[in-house]
Amino acid sequence: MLPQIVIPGGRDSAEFFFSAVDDEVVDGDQEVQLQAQVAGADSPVPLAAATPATFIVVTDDDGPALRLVPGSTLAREGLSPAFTAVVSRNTGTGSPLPVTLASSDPTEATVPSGVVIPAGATSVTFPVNTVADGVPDGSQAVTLTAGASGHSTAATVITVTDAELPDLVVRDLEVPAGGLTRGLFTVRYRVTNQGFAPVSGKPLQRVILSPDPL
Ligand SMILES: [Ca+2]
Ligand SMILES: [Ca+2]
Ligand SMILES: [Ca+2]
Repeated sequence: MLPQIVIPGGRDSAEFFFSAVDDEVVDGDQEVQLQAQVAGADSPVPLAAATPATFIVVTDDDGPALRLVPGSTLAREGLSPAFTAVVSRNTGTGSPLPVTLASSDPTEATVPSGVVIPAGATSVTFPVNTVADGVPDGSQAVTLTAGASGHSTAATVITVTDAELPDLVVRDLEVPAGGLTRGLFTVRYRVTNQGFAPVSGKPLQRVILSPDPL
């Protein structure tokens, strides 16, 4: 809420917004004490005693859950580690928490079968390795998951790019908002290679006009 408001002339009260903060921590319902004091126009020093306290209870909407954040969402094949990921908890840190890890496609990316968030810590880091499969299989999406007893499971999707193929993507597409019938207009875009194999030759490019706004 605002630290200071003004009661307009001719009024004996003013309204203000009070926002509850979502801290994403399992901390139970919390009681907040509100008081108001009259402040000087040019000074923060109160001019009158504070009002009696009003208490507001902010209810907790957080359940025990894990969070999984990869160091990168894109990695090439055959790196050990390709990057690290962090799994964290929103619950108390009084005891260690064993966490089970899994990869939806171990032929593309692998993770340790489990890690432990130590007592006194909210998170732990683990390596993510990518697999050199030796075949031109393009970019592959892999879901990494983390689970622990009594906690909601966390998941994140990464892309393992092919070491045997380039990975071309279209970026920065620009089209005019309108055009003349039978007239010409200019379309600009950029094709970049986010893969790790070089592009050979000149790839065929097609531009399609669609009535679909998406
Ligand atoms: Ca909370
Ligand atoms: Ca491959
Ligand atoms: Ca692959």
